[in-house]
Amino acid sequence: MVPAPEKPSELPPLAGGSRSGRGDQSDLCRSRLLTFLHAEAARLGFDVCRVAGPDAIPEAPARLEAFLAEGRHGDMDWLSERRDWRADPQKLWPEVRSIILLGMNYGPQGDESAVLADRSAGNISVYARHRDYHDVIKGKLKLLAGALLARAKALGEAGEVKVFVDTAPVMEKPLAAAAGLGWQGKHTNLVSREFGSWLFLASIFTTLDLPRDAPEGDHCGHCRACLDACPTAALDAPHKIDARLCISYLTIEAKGQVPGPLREKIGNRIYGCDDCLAVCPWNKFAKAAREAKLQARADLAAPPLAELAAFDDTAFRAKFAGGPVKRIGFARFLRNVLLAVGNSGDLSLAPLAEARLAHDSPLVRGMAVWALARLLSREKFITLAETRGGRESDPDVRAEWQWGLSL
Ligand code: B12
Ligand code: SF4
Repeated sequence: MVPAPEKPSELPPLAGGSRSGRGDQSDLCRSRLLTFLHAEAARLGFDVCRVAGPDAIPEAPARLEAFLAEGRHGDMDWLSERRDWRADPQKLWPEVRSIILLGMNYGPQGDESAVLADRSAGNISVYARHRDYHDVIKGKLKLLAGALLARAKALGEAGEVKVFVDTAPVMEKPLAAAAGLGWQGKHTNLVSREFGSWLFLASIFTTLDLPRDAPEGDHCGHCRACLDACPTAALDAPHKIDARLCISYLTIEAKGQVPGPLREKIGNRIYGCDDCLAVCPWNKFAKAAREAKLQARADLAAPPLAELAAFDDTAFRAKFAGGPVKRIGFARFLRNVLLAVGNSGDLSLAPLAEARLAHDSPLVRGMAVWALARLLSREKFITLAETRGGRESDPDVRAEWQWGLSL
């Protein structure tokens, strides 16, 4: 069940008369519903709201299939499970007649990339410097869907809704492009003329029949700024990403160890990556987020690695309560922080890495060894390997010690 809207609609009352039977009345009803939808979406804080049909992405099944066949999804098995639902909204919900696509601007206020140059601080991607967008958007989606149904009922129409914000097998980007919120840039994300690369996407599936919007054309032209900016060459061709190389995947989704050759390229990015988004020339039209819950927290703009590397599980949970970072759990968080420590060149951080040689998780111990191999002098590392390395039983962590000794 969806909650009632926060306050009654401010739209003009309807003219009387029967709503059934006549095509022109039905069209009037649809256009009134759409006007209501736009006003209510704006009132709730959505920045863009448009409609696509459920048959709007006929090319998606083959493209998703190609992506999966090449193993580009890494160990995100959930992307391949229910792939038929994901690529075709009508398979996900056969009764769906309209898909409402919504965008919420999360544009940063300042230079989001400045912290990348400060190797003693961790870089948290823009989308994770505030409250978790799933939580912020989900409540508003439910309110909007509830208000839409109530308005439809007042117009004599019955309908059902399902709301999604990255919570179901739905391909939000191609659907949003089909509805005209923007187009899929060469980095694969949706780019908007009005908001650049900084839009969260969400959808409402409904059995109501709403007027559809036209798709937006592609405005990338010959630009390849995003392809060239990617530190790990994860964008190997326009519109093609290999998630296994993407820093966002490696720091957020990957449960295992970060492959050795990619570690240096990750720099101080401890959660996600924005490089391909940040360089997009369309960001010159971007605006700072207006939603208060999406304003960046000052303490997450450039958190010192010395602070993060010293956290225990409780401090980690307290610091990131209500935000996306908490989702990766403490062990993967420490893995990421130690990777950044290894790239910092800051010898004062070595004792913090050394303290993690006794951590329960091999992910953490392995990255601590790697960080120490990069920070300590060869002599000091050899001494440490003799005293601590010999006690290691995990084969992957032992391999990290061996690598360090081979330098
Ligand atoms: C899986 C996933 C990831 C994975 C894989 C990324 C990917 N591009 O698929 C990882 C973990 C790497 C990731 C990273 C990020 N993600 Co993500 N992610 C998703 C998720 C859950 C599914 C995406 C998906 O379906 N991928 C499968 C591939 C096959 O689909 P696709 O990317 O649309 O690929 C299309 C193109 O390749 C295209 N294509 C192929 N050939 C051609 C040719 C032409 C001419 C054209 C036009 C298109 C085209 O067809 C494919 C199918 O449409 C969505 C939420 C959702 N449910 O949709 C969020 C989502 C895409 N992520 C989002 C964000 C914000 C990010 C990050 C910026 C986070 C960060 N700062 O670290 C990065 C950006 C990295 C990047 N360049 O994509 C937002 C993007 C918002 C937007 N404006 O587009 C989404 C929509 C979440 C949300 N609800 O807001 N993500
Ligand atoms: S998010 Fe970073 S690593 Fe991933 S494709 Fe974009 S620039 Fe490359």
